[in-house]
Amino acid sequence: MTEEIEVSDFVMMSDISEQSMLDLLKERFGKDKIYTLIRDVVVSVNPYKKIDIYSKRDIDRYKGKNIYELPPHIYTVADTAFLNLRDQEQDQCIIISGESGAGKTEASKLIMEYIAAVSGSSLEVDKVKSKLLESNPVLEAFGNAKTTRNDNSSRFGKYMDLQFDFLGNPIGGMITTYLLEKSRVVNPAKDERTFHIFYHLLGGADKSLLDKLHLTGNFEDYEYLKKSNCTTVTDLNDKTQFNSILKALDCIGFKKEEQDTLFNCIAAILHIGNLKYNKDENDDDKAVIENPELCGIISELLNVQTDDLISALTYRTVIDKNKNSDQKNIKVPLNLEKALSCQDTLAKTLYEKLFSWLVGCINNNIFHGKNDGTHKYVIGVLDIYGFEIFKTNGFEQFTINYCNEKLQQLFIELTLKSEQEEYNNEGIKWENIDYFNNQIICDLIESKTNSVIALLNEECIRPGVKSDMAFLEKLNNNVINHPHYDSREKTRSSKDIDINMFKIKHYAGDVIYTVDGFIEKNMDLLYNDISFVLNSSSNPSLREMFPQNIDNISMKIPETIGTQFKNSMGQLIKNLTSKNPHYIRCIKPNNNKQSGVFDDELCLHQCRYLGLLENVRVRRAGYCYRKEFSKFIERFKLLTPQTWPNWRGEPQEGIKIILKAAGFADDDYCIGKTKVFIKKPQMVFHLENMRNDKENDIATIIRANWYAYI
Ligand code: AD9
Ligand code: MG
Repeated sequence: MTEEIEVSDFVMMSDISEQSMLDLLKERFGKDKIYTLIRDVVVSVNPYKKIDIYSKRDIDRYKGKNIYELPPHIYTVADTAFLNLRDQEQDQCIIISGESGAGKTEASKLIMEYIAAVSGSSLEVDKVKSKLLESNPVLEAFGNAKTTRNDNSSRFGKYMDLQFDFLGNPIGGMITTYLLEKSRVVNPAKDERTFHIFYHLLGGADKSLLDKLHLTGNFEDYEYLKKSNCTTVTDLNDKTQFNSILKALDCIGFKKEEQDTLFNCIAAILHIGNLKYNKDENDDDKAVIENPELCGIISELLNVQTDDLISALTYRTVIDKNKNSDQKNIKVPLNLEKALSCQDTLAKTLYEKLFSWLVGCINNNIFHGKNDGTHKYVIGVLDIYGFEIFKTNGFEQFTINYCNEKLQQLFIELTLKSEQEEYNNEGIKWENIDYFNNQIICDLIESKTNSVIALLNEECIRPGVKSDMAFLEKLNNNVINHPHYDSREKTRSSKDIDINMFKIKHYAGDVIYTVDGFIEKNMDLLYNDISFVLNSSSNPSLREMFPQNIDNISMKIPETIGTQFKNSMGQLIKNLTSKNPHYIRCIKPNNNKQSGVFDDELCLHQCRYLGLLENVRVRRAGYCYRKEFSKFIERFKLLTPQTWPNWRGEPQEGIKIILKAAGFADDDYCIGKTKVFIKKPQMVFHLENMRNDKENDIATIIRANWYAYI
């Protein structure tokens, strides 16, 4: 065994190169050491097997230890965030990134479990913890699905604030979700499944519940499930999962009627998928439902009038204000194509609204308001869908990859750019380290003008017939020269880019997007008639999901999905920037979900695009600790009699006296214009330990004096 292999922090490697980084990662992976550090950033490689490092014993071992005392672990991140929150009284966030299947969701669960285990305990607090933990299986059942890249792939983005009181006890939480991939409900790709809950319900519900929902319990009986040619997932037992979901819903506090609403809607969607349409015998432009008896079942489940439902699925109400000024509503029949699209729109929208409503219910049960003054700090955990490239990539992949692009930008901003800028601003000798800044790709996607989203919106709000190809033409007219954009128009020879496609060279790899469906998905139109009928439901929860607001009836153009997503990304980044960040960078070792297989090329590619080597270089040359002069002196002035109880000289002088007394050599630290910087984390721990000892001594002296006095 070489000396190098013992290294568990990339910063400590003697040779800093891509190859040595990869070698170290591989060696450690081979020994089931899946976590490696870049100072406080944890790099995690998915083992695709159970490793015995997450027991109660392990949790106890990591509790309250500083990051270098024990082998790297995801618990060190969780522990550091928790201790920072409690001791430094500052909001924290943990940002987990990596491509699809790299282990982000598993990491987020481990973090929550760890924090639940090490934080305070009482009857009330334990109840809160259970609710927070049980929200995971429920959200996964409704928001995750099997894809070809990951059997339990998150199809929504999730940010969760864990709320704590002054003592560091969890008192609640708040979940924000981002753009659910709802097209999956009606159109799961080949060899993939739609959302888990459909299979859990069919495979797990008892006979009486299935009967009540008019379901057979057989996956193959449902069009939406059988079209992808995949209904089961190895190692996932739908029956067991369903029982866990029921328990979790009870634990979180879902009422019986609320649980009924969830399953009624899921069943209704399955039935909607089974509706059959044909052209009217007498009118080719009119669609009729061939099996209207199913509409009876659907309307029973959704508590709406059957006639209203049939009408909403086959007609469209338009306002006729042609001749005189008095408006009249007239019903126009839908042709077959429009009726089929209306059917899918109903299923997708119902699922999307149900998901948002579910998240709202969870939040109602876990959120702890600030009003009573006990809510103090939060730890935010971000687990978002990872970067993905499929055979065919559509609007969904575009938004997912855009989101990852933004997170990479945040990582660069916080760990590479601002770090180096600070050294330069503080006048510290520093040789700049180059890195790829993906700002240019973010601009291509989201700039106010001449970006993919702006041009897509332009096409969507243009009067007249809109088309995906016209959108592509706009791209070619406006961004063709962008270095990260490619299309058939640009490179006529590129055989892999068809005429209805464009390519974005993302930070994590090139993705070819097919424009089909971009316009429709960006506009996300719901036929007003459908919204009206669901709003007429006698089930108050459904009415809540489909409120009748002015926008529904007015001609006002609603915000596009692209714009909404861009705005929510902006808010997310703002939120994360306001907190003290911690990073987990997840790596996927192979594309076959196999344990023990480390694909060198694949891992190297991820190390590269994650910017890990640059991160190592900056951290190695940089300083792990920094504090403003006055804050530093205030904290450590008790270490020397010259600075205690007050230092009245130049702050730089006071700092030198303190650090000398603590045994620092001249090159262990650096004094900038406003801050002092310390190089090695070990020296910071040493300083903090000395301070602790001194504080204890002082407390002992004060106590002794007090006793002497009385
Ligand atoms: V996606 O972007 O949501 O498609 P994730 O979230 O990055 O993706 P996930 O956490 O779901 O990936 O991990 C994929 C699978 O890898 C899990 O279902 C586990 O089977 C496996 N995995 C991940 N991390 C671990 C681990 N620490 N130990 C054991 C793991 N198995
Ligand atoms: Mg996930």
